[in-house]
Amino acid sequence: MAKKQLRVGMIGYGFMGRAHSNAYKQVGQFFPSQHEVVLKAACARNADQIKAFADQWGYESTETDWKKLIERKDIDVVDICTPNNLHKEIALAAAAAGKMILCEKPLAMNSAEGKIMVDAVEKAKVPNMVWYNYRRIPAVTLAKKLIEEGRLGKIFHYRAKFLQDWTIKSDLPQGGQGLWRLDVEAAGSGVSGDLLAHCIDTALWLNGRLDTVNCMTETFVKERMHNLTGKVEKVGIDDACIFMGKFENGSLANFESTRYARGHKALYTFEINGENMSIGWDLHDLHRLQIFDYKDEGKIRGWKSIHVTDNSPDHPYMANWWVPGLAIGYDSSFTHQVADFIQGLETGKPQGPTFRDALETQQVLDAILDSAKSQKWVTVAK
Ligand code: 4PW
Repeated sequence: MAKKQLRVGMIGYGFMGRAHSNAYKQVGQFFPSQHEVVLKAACARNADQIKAFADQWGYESTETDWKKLIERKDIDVVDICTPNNLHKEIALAAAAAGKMILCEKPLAMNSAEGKIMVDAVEKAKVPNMVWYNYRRIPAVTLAKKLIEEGRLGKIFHYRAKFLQDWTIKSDLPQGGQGLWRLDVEAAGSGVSGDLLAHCIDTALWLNGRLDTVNCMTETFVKERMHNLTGKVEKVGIDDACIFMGKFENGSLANFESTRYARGHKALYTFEINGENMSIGWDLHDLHRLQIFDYKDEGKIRGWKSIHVTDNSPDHPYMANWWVPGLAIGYDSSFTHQVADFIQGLETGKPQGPTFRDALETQQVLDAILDSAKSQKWVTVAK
């Protein structure tokens, strides 16, 4: 039977453009479905650069105006890989044109924008998803399974951190290609929206909603040269963000993200402590899920490390890859996301995080930034 084409139009072509393109190319080989992903068009303002990107990744055509890409009849899904300040406008136009939408995280600049985006995709009834990829690392998905099976019992603590060190250099400029993450006008926030958003998405998925938060942020380098204006300008993003809080299930939250942790490039870790079991995960050792099971017999009770690479349904996604024991990587989490998106289309059961799910993360982000400003506890809006 001929496969149904899923014709992708990608807007933006940076680091995430490459990660998504790689996933589109891999998905049909490892997760066969009734759909065939076609790399139809890539779009960015610079004609030469987008042509080079399209040639490298195998996109059939290019556009330099995202509005033109959205108007095209031969595009089914719009993939938004732009800086955060463009997500809303593009998503609204794509929804109005009846396109499916895959949007980079965080969903929006703030939850007011996010709410408008949720309303637009729900009104247009277009399938939608946000690229919070870490949910789909097999060890993290296994953690979700263990929690759903009730193995942890009552959960007391959830702690997570995401640490980097690439902005310590005070003469690093802000703004423009590659450095828009440092420019508050383009990014909306700093490490909170860029890094902690991942931790929050995973936490809400694994442990339910957050109720109240108390946060502290710091901007260590106060001024940087702005690439777009050529002037030294105030830095508006948070360089570090630490918060505590309480989940609706009564467990306590302890979160940290920074780009000033010398020696750490992308250390995302979480640990969850339940009455019967604790589990822990570390992006640097992404296949391993650490487990302490209090139900184990006393003399052999202790932390154990599960290498989540068994080619069986017990280990999520792994049956589609190599033979048992062989590893996959960071990039595969994006492939899993496309596979799940397609599965959602075929089963009629949309897979998260949808725009609505991602709005919950955005509400937590708003609450922590409000708390950092007011120096008070803040209740997360629902
Ligand atoms: O989304 C995040 C990025 O902006 C990523 O998951 C890691 O941190 C890698 O780059 C940044």
